[in-house]
Amino acid sequence: MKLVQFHIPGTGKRLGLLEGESVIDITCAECPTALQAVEKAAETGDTLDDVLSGCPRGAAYRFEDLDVPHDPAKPHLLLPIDAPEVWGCGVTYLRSAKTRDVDSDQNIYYRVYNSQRPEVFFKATASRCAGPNGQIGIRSDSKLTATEPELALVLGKPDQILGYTICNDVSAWDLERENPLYLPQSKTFQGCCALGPCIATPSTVPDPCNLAISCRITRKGNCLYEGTAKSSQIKFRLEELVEFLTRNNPVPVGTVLTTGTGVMVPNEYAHRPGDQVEITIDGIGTLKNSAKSLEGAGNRSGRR
Ligand code: DO4
Ligand code: MG
Repeated sequence: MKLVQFHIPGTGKRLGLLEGESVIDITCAECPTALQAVEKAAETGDTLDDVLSGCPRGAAYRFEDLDVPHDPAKPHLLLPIDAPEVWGCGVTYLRSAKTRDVDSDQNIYYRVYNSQRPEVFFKATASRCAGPNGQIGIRSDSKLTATEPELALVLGKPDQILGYTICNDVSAWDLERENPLYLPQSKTFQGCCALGPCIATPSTVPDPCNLAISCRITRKGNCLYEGTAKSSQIKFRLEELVEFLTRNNPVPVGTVLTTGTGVMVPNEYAHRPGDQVEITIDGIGTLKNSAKSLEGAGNRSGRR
């Protein structure tokens, strides 16, 4: 099953099942939101499919009519889940380790790639995330903010993967390259994370370790960059990544864990305002976003 959240003017947030080209409204008192459906599954031990199958089926909408830029006066898709926390795993693909070491003139990434412990970092809260067709941010103090296309996991109880979604781990690479201690500023800011378009449950993604991930960036209508990776190239088992995240670190139900990027966008395709990004993962769908500049004191030297 594929779960979406969408906005209907005058009614607000709705919960829907994406079936083929249609979205069926399944909003009900038991499951008013995706987070509450996930919480119910975690509480009862049922699968998300079981929980969603129990919801009444209401009005149907065409997915293509919802997969549009946000206008409060028109129906549109929302974040697939208002995740209380989003965490990231890093350097889980060899390509990510190699490129980052070359670009930062350090060998810390290769050392992480070759160790037993993955990199795990705090990424975002729902308020910092962009949903389908929402805007990802370009930091005002970064000249090299780039897309990182990733498979992401929706967690129930610590050992439960209740679903899969697509994540753009938007990152200010120039900050983290200047000094690894600047990683939190590279990773966390307004619009630093895009999620969507749906949560695909395990029955829909029977082999999450064998998914094709592709990314396309267009600027002013011209394709600037296309890249691909496969989730089979992730060095760790997905359960191992979850285990490292949750070791001595209880995370709330509905937390999203993104699994690292295997597509390294070349530096020359760092984001400019208006760039359009499409990330597609087999069995999940296509997440579309545009980039915008964040306002602020860009490149001002720090005061002591
Ligand atoms: O430390 C750098 C971040 C790594 C990352 O986000 C990734 O590999 O996807
Ligand atoms: Mg990443």
